[in-house]
Amino acid sequence: MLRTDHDDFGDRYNEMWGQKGWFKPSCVPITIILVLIVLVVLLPLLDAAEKRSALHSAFQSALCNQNCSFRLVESIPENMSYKNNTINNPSTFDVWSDMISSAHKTIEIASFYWTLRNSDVVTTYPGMKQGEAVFNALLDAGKNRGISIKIAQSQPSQTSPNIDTEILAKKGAAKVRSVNMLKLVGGGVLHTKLWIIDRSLVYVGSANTDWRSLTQVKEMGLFISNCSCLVHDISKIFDVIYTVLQVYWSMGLENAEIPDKWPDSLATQFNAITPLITNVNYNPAAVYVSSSPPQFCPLGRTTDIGSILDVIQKADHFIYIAVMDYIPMMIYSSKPTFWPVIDNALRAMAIDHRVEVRLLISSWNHTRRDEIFFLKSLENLSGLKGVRVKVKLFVVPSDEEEKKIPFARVNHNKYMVTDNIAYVGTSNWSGDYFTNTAGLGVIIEGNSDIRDQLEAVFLRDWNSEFAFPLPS
Ligand SMILES: *[C@@H]1O[C@H](CO)[C@@H](O)[C@H](O)[C@H]1NC(C)=O
Ligand SMILES: *[C@@H]1O[C@H](CO)[C@@H](O)[C@H](O)[C@H]1NC(C)=O
Ligand SMILES: *[C@@H]1O[C@H](CO)[C@@H](O)[C@H](O)[C@H]1NC(C)=O
Ligand SMILES: *[C@@H]1O[C@H](CO)[C@@H](O)[C@H](O)[C@H]1NC(C)=O
Ligand SMILES: *[C@@H]1O[C@H](CO)[C@@H](O)[C@H](O)[C@H]1NC(C)=O
Ligand SMILES: *[C@@H]1O[C@H](CO)[C@@H](O)[C@H](O)[C@H]1NC(C)=O
Ligand SMILES: CC(=O)N[C@H]1CO[C@H](CO)[C@@H](O)[C@@H]1O
Repeated sequence: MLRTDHDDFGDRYNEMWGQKGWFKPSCVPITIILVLIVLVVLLPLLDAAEKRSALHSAFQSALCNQNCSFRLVESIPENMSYKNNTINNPSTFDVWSDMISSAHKTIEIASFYWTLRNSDVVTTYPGMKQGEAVFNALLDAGKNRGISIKIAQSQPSQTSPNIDTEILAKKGAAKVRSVNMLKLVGGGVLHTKLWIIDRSLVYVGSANTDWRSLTQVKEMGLFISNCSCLVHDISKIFDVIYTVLQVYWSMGLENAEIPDKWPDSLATQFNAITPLITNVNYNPAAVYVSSSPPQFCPLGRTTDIGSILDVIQKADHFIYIAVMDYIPMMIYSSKPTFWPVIDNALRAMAIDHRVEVRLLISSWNHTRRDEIFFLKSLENLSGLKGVRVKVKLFVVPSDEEEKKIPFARVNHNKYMVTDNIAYVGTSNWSGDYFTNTAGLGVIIEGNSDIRDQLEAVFLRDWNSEFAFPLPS
């Protein structure tokens, strides 16, 4: 009932998986259980590489054999030119523009806040044109091209009224729903950044629907295409946010609540234990999507904190983390509390398994002082014999004009790369983001070029003239 808007996707899905094919959905649990029994018996006998290829051959035919295309997408702030940059990823602006212009039927966006046009400020700043262009392209798609646009955004506030989406809604270009996380889970925001075109192209990453995210803030995301199984699954995350909440809103329930049980249609079979096995850029890979907060995770969905811990614990040699903020506390709760979930996992990997840990954290005028204490404490472990933990702070340089732009010129990316997994997410690493704030992460395990590329991006930044040691 909730999925009526997406019948045509449902049909495509059924063609692939349903009655017409040999592969009956009802067989899935039994197949998975059998495969798992075989794996549990076999796995201890194999080394890591063989494990992955065993997983691969076990699941490949059973799940989704496709040639998925993944690309890293970056925003590199204007006038920030590396002395040594051999990497040239497509820009967020180009990818969003192409996605909008290639839409035939639907554009669905889950977002935090909207300032694509500079309507909150009177001043003119450098780098505003791109945001305006994306806004105009959306307006045109919704008004003139007959594209159905649905937007889920965090509940607007006085300070960020989301004039962009008000205009899109008023002009009949988009249906907009605001998600009140405070009412639903007692705090937090919708921090998700997810674009889905025709249920076939996906952007997920750190970029907000903000002009700054295109030209003045450093961002990392993923563009996914030719990957209908995964995109179908990611779409469920949008449906959780949009469709189900829409039902509450349309019933006029002021005191909306999270359902005790999400509809079966939103459950997933792809998670940390049974990822989707497919080809990513022609290399076999295990892929899944995790989501937060846990209250937004229907049956089968791995939580964001679950996937982050799993990625950390699977590392054999190194863990490179690039996140804007790393604070092992609940910082937005009424009483700030210690939240050492990720911190403990990193310390254990560094000490017990001698895995090298590097953290590249952002530094700007709004960086919290307490963050540095935690980072120093973590780095101090490298005083132990054989333990390698290193932290650097990344500073986006600004000229005089750029310094005047509020909340810009910062490294906003949120990803992690280990010797065997790439993780691209939307959350800062403090407890709040995993307990009451909505976000998601994409996990790509296996010998994929995406992992290689993400490592190269990390090393470019780590070794760049913009990365500095912690202050002593
Ligand atoms: C994936 O690409 C390879 C190489 O081009 C091709 O042989 C194979 O048939 C493709 N697989 C699918 C499922 O399209
Ligand atoms: C430039 O970057 C490449 C790739 O990251 C690296 O191999 C090379 O050593 C770097 N050169 C200098 C001079 O730092
Ligand atoms: C997606 O697949 C189509 C047809 O199989 C191919 O023409 C296109 O180049 C692929 N796109 C990407 C980004 O790999
Ligand atoms: C750890 O902290 C102590 C006390 O501040 C300091 O003397 C020492 O150099 C630090 N070690 C490392 C590796 O950061
Ligand atoms: C940070 O704040 C200082 C002091 O208020 C100011 O001089 C500087 O220009 C600011 N830097 C940026 C990048 O905004
Ligand atoms: C996390 O990210 C948001 C933007 O996505 C930023 O405004 C905020 O200050 C960050 N830090 C913390 C600790 O929440
Ligand atoms: C000082 C400087 O180099 N400013 C440049 C910053 O980037 C914009 C957009 O690329 C240029 O127009 C400015 O000239």
